Amino acid sequence: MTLMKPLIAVVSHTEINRFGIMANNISVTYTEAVEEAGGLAMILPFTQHRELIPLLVEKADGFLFTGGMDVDPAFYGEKRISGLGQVDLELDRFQMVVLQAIMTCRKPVLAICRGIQLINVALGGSLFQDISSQFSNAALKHMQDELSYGVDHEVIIEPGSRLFDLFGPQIMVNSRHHQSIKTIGRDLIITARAPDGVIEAAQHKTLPMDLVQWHPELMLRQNNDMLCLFESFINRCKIVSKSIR
Ligand SMILES: [Mn+2]
Repeated sequence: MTLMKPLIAVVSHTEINRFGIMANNISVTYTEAVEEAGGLAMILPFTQHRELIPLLVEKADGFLFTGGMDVDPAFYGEKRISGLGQVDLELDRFQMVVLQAIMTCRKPVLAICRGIQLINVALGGSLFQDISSQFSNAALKHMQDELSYGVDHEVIIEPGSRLFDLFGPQIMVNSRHHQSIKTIGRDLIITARAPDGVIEAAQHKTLPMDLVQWHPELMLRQNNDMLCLFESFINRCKIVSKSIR
């Protein structure tokens, strides 16, 4: 019997490449993290053909939503403030359609950085468009200047959460985000906060969906502290794919 590796689709981002053509764009740090944790990584490409998205989603066992640009505040009914970063309405719409298809078939999701923000907004929540200009109590520097492989601040984890099972009451994480959850989306539970109150992680009440604000895939470049987060996700994908097939 061959060992089945779960197929993990990394939901693509888009950028305009040097030829002026829209390109799919995913950092190899994400696909490498999936591979290191025992999964088989692929990229779920951007498509305007919305009817194809459920067919693509059917092929994969689990889904990774990665870091990237800001979510358009129009989705949570706010006007853009000056601290808002780059947004792309079409990309937001595409990723939300993908999320809807995933939720319909209840397949596992791990969401990182923009991923937690995108899913929170898709489920009716809102964001601080810019922590430093809208969240005056946020004492920590959440937007580190450098891509941090190491750690920047502590997070306090909620007892009873899946994160607590993995890490216990607190862990050190890296921090490269200027936005965070303001109001929590439907059926999401906050699972971790920074000591200054900034929401750093969430999980879905009933679906196998874990969301973190930090970058575990970058921390993997320094040590294996975050490997268990990817491994637990991959293991959940194995269980789900077995029960479906
Ligand atoms: Mn942070």
